[in-house]
Formats: sequence, C-alpha cells, structure tokens
Amino acid sequence: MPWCCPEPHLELTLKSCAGYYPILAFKSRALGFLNILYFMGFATTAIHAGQEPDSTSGAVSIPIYQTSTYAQDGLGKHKGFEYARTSNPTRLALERNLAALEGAQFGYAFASGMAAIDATLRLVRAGDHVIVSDNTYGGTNRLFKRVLANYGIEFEFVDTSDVTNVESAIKDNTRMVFVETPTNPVMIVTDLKAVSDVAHASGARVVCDNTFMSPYLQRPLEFGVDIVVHSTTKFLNGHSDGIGGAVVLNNEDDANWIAFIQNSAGAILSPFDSWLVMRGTKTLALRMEQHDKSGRAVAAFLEDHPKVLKIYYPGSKSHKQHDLAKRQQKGFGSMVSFDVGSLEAARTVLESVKLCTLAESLGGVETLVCHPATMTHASVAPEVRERLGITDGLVRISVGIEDTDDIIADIDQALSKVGK
Ligand code: P1T
Repeated sequence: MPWCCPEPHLELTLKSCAGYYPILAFKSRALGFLNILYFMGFATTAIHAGQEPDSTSGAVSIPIYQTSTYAQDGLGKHKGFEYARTSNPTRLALERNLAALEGAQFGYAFASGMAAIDATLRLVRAGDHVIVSDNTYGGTNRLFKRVLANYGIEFEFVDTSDVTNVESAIKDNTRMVFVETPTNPVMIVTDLKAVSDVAHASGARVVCDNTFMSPYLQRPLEFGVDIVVHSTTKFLNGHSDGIGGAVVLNNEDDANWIAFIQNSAGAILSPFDSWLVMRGTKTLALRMEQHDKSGRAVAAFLEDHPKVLKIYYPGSKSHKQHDLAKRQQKGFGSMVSFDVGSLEAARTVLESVKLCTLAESLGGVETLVCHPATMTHASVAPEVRERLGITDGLVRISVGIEDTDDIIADIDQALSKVGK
C-alpha cells in the first residue's frame, strides 16, 4: 500500500537541507508532514522515517543526545532546541518515526504508555463524558476510574464491540470514545470505522490504544480514528528493555495541545529510551511477521488441547469477530489468552513453564506468560473481571519469536502437569 505525502515537493526540501537536520527536524514538528515518507513500504518507512544521518558526524544511527539543555548563540538565537523537556533530537527522531508508521502527521513520545494515555485525556475537561471499552488494560481502567474521575470527567464503560452500545451511550457532553482493540486480555475486537462514524456524528474524538497490534498489523487512523496511543514498552520497543509511550494524530490543534501537555507536565521519554524504541522499530516488520506466525500456531495448538476450556484469539475461526479482525487487521498478532478452568490449574501452567517466563508485559522477543486476574488486571473490580471472562483460570501468553516448536513444546509440557 502506498504511503502518501500531502506535500510531495517537501520531500526535495528534506533531502537538500539534510545538512541542517536538527533545525529541519525541529521545523518538522510544526510542519508535521515532513515525517511521512513518500510512496514507501512499511519496512522502509520503519528504517528511514526520521532517521536522516546525523548532520555533524554522519552517524547512521541517530545519536543519543544526552543533554538537558542547548547552548544559544544569542538571545532568541538557537538551533531549534532550547531545553530537553521541550524537545530533544533523539526523541524527535523517534516521534517522526512513530508518526510515519501510523500514517500520521504528528507524534509525541512519553515516559510510559500510561503517561501517553494520561496526556491524551487532557484533551477533555471537567464536565465532559468519555465512553471507554469495558475491557482495557487494567492500568487504563485504574487511571480513568480512580484518578481522572476525581477531576470531573465522567467515564462510561461499554462493550464497544457492539457499535449500538456506543451509539446509545453518546450524550450531549460526550467528547471522546476510547477503544482498545483487540483488548487486553480477552481479545475483544471493536469495529474502528463504525465507532468512528458514530462518534464523529456527535463531534466526539476517537482514540485507539493500538498496543496489541502495533502499526504493522493495524493502522487505526485509516479507519477514521483521530488519535492512536501506544505503550511503546511492548512491540514497538520489542526487547523488554524500556518503558515508554506514544501519541500520534493528525489534527493540528489537538497535536499542539498534546505537545503543550508534554512540555508542561513533562512526562517525556528519555533520549536513551527513545533510541531503544527506534532500534526496535527498525525490525518491527520482521518481528511482527514472526510474532503473527507463532501466535497463530500457538492458538491452533491450544484450541485443540483437552485441558483448555476456551481460547481468546481473533485469528481463531471460533472467535466471534474473526471476520472483522480479518478485515481490520493485517494479521492476528501474538497475544493469546486461554482458560484452564481454575486458579490451581492456571498456577500449575504458569509455574511449570521452562522456556516461557512468568512476567507482566508483552510484545518482547521472549515469550511471556501471565495471570491477568492477579497481575495485569488486579486493579479491575472482581465482578467486572468475572463478567469480561478474566477468570482465575485465565492465562495470557505473549508469544515471542523463539522457534515456534520450542514454544509449543514448553506450553504442552506445562499443560500436561494440570490435574496431576
Ligand atoms: O506499561 P506502560 O508502558 O505504561 O503501558 C500501559 C499499557 C497501555 N495499553 C495497553 C494495551 C497495555 O497493555 C499497557 C501495559 N500492559 C501491561 C503491562 C501488560 O502486561 O498487559
């Protein structure tokens, strides 16, 4: 699929001004569209967007500009950078890269996925109403219900997989619809185009947490979504060695406000962590292909396994929204959840794995297993967990990129211990 550049002539400007990269890079934040490569594929964009060789040394890998401030030539005379909370060349290179990967004009990198979501919610105010997918990452639910609700924002949690629920929840003061798709951990899929149409008809913005898919497998802006948020901690970084988050979007007014919040509240991604995420995105296309391949294989193995009561994977034909996932996503990814019926059985699986690691988080090269009810979703009310299917017997796997057969053999031997 071609990647469009709204202002093709600026491609030339970018190349001819390469020697002035930091200044140009700074301007690109304001101009936005410079960060979109012209007619390039995803892997090429991932490797090159925002990655012009360093103007001073020619370094092919963007240097880690480990500085808090920048020397100025005179009052009001500087090279586009004044203070590193506001802007940093390494972070800016990543922001341009992430924006390009989602097909957006503007990108902002934050200290964590939660910081990115928190900054995005600063687009609404006290008295506003926000509709949220009833299954999200537990930390998102906690931030909305236990923190932001104290500041007069009204949150309403609905099953966004049925667009009529969104439609009937909309009120005069609805300003945002926040969806996660597929959801963490029970993999509910929301129709991004349908929800965007309904929300836009009443003037509300749509935000999508695209962490589980990464832009390689799903690009929500193409379906009308206004803002994409990520925990870059996951597939974008891909190596389980940094916490980070991102907000990408096209609306210039909203982008200016996100930049203002980023600078005012200061939850920025450090230069080193920005560099780590850029190192990760360069191999995103390759990694996601392998994640997707092994995710499908693990899901197929679990689906037929006698000790597994239920699996949650949009790639499975038994998944209620398999057809929607097929239309909206380029693949199904590597997040698979399955129910083994009891806490005892789940504990056996989680404590018997040898290659897989029992840990929170996901999206890294190594396979991780976790117990959502007591780990990632412990902050969600027990009755809500029960209703969503986050039972004591639910196990979640983030399938890594080790050899597929080795991953399956490990899960197989762990499942064989259940009931013994
Ligand atoms: O951990 P952090 O970088 O702040 O990202 C938060 C977050 C946001 N959105 C989704 C969909 C997530 O899954 C997460 C973090 N999730 C885990 C740590 C987890 O193990 O599920």
